[in-house]
Amino acid sequence: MFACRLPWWRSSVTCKSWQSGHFLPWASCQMLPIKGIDTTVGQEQQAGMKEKQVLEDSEMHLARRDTEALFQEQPETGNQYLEDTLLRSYLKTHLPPKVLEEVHQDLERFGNRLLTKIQPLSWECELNPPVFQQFDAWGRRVDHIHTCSAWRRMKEISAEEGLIAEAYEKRYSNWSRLYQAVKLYLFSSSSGGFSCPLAMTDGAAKVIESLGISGSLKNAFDRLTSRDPEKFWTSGQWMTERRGGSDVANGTETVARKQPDGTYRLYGFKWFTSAADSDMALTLARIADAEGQCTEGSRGLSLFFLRVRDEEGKLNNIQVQRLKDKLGTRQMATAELWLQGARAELISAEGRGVAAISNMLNITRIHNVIGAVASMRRMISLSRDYACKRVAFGKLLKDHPLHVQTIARMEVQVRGAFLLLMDIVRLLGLAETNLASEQEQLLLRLLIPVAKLYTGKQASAVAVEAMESFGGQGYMEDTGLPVILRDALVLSIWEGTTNILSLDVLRSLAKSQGQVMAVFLSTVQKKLELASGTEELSPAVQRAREAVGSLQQFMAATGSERALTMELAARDFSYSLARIYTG
Ligand code: UCC
Repeated sequence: MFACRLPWWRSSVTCKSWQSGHFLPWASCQMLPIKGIDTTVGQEQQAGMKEKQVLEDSEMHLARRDTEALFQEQPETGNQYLEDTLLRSYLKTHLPPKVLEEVHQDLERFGNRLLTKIQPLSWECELNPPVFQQFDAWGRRVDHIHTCSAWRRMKEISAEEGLIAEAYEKRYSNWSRLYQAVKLYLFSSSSGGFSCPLAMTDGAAKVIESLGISGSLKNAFDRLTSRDPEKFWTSGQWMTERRGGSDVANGTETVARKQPDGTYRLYGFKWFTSAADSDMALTLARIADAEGQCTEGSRGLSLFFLRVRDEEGKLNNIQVQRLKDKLGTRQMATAELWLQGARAELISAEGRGVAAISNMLNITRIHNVIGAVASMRRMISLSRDYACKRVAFGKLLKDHPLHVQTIARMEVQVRGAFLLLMDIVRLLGLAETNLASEQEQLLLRLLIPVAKLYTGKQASAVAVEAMESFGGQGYMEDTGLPVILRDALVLSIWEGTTNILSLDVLRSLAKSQGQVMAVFLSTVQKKLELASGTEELSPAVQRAREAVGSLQQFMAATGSERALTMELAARDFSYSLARIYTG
């Protein structure tokens, strides 16, 4: 039985527990103490009169309760595209006018659809998390993951809206990727967790595109990027095994055995597979040689494509051990899977699995940034709306300077993160249409882990801060606000933790022999020169220049101790890059 949790936009929704009477509406639960009744005294008549008076008083009090504003007005958001002034001004400044015109129309329509149709589905997904059925009534193993109709509808909507297709059709050349990211950003907080399978679907399409779309991969690619809900597939990304998900090179035990027809059979245990109801997956395994031996480490890993079920819906020699009991993202089925000879296709060169899947990682990390910015934006929008409705100490919250300062500080965080995100998807769009210079490609490589690690932390900090701006109501499940916090907390964990990504920043420095830093610094210098032409920005320009100076000093000072010092400093160093670039 689900706890009865009602969000701000579905106060009329009922759920099982509510209907069965286990939970009473808040108003009915307010127990009014009836004071002044003394039943121990023998003066019954006097006591009776007293009791009558008290009851009359409390009835009057109850009657007044109907007319007085005893409840706070709930915070709401409107069309999230129209209300997002920064988003709109960004698009206006950057998109070519013709593209802007078409995109604007679509985003306005999408904003309305999100508000009226998709947001309510999102709450249905929260109330009806997936259920795992291991056996049927007759003891046969079925391993069925039941998802709710709202979740399945999200899949159809994702196809209809071209949430993956848009990036691959390239209707607007290098601006297609940015346009897709904007739609995903608007969708994220109303997606009921469906942005997770979309992240992996996008990543899988990217890997297939970069490896070359041929054979059975052509069918997969067409489906992953389809606008037809009947055809559309989602993909999983199965990287984490029982030894963990960060040290993939040493943690992957799954073995691939070659079959006479050239396909492979996979044997292993995938410990954490998100969106386990997906149609296909990309996964890593070690190819066994004729003697059954495998190469250890990263060089032994290859990348495989597999279908989760066959045409009849039968699992591909996969057993579901159980669903994960997670703190958040409960809308989405995350499972432990045994691969017991799952039929798969090798899609990377042998031993190049990590390099091949890194394309997927980079895309899912960008989706993570999208999710982080979107959840901050949602929390702050609600917080702002509430500040215009809630009266305390005789005036609206918006008229209390300290409260406004708190919201303004969060607003600065989300604006910075949003601009960082936009710059990354702008660069990605250039790279995908062969319009990016070598410098822009290097900058993109560096900024993805920087943005993922930084915005993941920002999102949870902002969610906690924004929660406080609703007072005790922010802590109440039936407001829907705790869901946003729970879901935000995973953003710094999955797709590489903060430390793993800080080390990835160092990897990008090492691989380019420092070139990424040179590009980063020259890009920042150019931006600062542009900004220094504006009088009001001079204190900010000054501070950013000082920060760049400290960063350069630090890098020069590390000298012969470089490797160890850099590893110890990796997180702070990455934070500095994020703050400087965002600034
Ligand atoms: O699967 C998960 C849950 C799924 C849920 C997804 C939902 C997301 C939704 C968000 C929306 C709201 S969680 C899985 C979490 N695990 C990870 O993310 C992996 C974390 N670990 C790493 O990233 C490590 O750094 C590894 C695995 C990449 C390290 O592996 P290696 O083999 O030790 O690393 P190497 O040897 O340094 O790199 C091997 C090759 C190199 O290329 P070559 O050989 O040409 O020099 C690297 O340059 O891979 C290349 N490479 C990269 N290239 C490694 N990382 C990257 C990269 N990020 N970009 C480009």
